[in-house]
Amino acid sequence: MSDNEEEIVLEEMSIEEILELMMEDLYDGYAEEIEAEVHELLSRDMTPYDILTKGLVAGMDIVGADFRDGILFVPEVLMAAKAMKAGMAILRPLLAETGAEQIGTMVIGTVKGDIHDIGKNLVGMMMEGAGFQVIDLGINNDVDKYLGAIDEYNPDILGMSALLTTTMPYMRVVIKALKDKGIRNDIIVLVGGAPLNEAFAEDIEADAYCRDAAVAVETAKKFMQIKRAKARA
Ligand code: B1M
Repeated sequence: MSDNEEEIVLEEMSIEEILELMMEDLYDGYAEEIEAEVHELLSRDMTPYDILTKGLVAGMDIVGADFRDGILFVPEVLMAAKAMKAGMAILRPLLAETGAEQIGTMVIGTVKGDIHDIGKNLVGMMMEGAGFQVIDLGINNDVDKYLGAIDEYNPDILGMSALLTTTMPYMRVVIKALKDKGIRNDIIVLVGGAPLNEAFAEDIEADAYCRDAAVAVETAKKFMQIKRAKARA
């Protein structure tokens, strides 16, 4: 809670001021304040997507830069992540509430050795909002977990997330296992995470790299159209 907390009356602030406060509170890891700000912005008819991107994601970018520069450390970043999740929990059902008809199934998980899940959760939320059924495997998934989920749910899409340069190569291991099992061409493989890029996705033979959650949704829809067209042909 900031020093001048008593003076803060959200109802009297402009949307821009609340967004700025949200970024500060995210930085400080104040989950309750984030929740109040999300509710206030929703009451001003700001869309859940805009609150997510202009408030929470923008705030997390600042946290990320200061973590990189050694200004913030793991415990503080964990607090920020917790606050971010508190805000996302309110937005999740609203993003999924678009009434979009189900257009496909996606299994998504963060790869082995990697515990970052905020971006992956965001992608899951946006995909649900766009009408996909999402099976979230959580973090630290090895090949067997991915293959088991593919067997169980027969998804159209496999999504993998990695935030570390040391864990991103594991995506290649999973794709190789799909090939070895003879099922690589039955599933659309989308990958994402801050250290990845298009060249890496191409190199590991994923179908596409998704820069962010919005791109993941667009890309997933595009591949589903192609899949349906092939099925009709
Ligand atoms: Co970590 N961490 N972290 N961390 N952390 C990074 C990734 C880092 C870049 C920070 C830095 O140095 N600047 C750095 C990696 C450096 C590198 O590999 N080159 C780093 C490090 C080093 C570490 C540790 C090793 C630190 C330590 O212990 N010394 C450790 C590793 C633990 C492990 O995984 N084994 C660690 C730990 C942590 C916390 C636990 C403290 C926490 C994670 C909490 C959590 O996720 N529950 C944390 C956080 C929060 C970060 C930063 C600050 C923020 C990540 C984030 O949530 N971003 C991050 C710095 C950064 O990325 N700028 C950092 C917000 C999120 C919305 O964006 O995840 O990129 P992002 O997701 C985007 C897109 O990438 C894309 O869409 C998302 C939404 O738009 N996307 C996908 C992601 N996954 C996708 C999957 C898809 C499609 C799109 O599938 C289809």
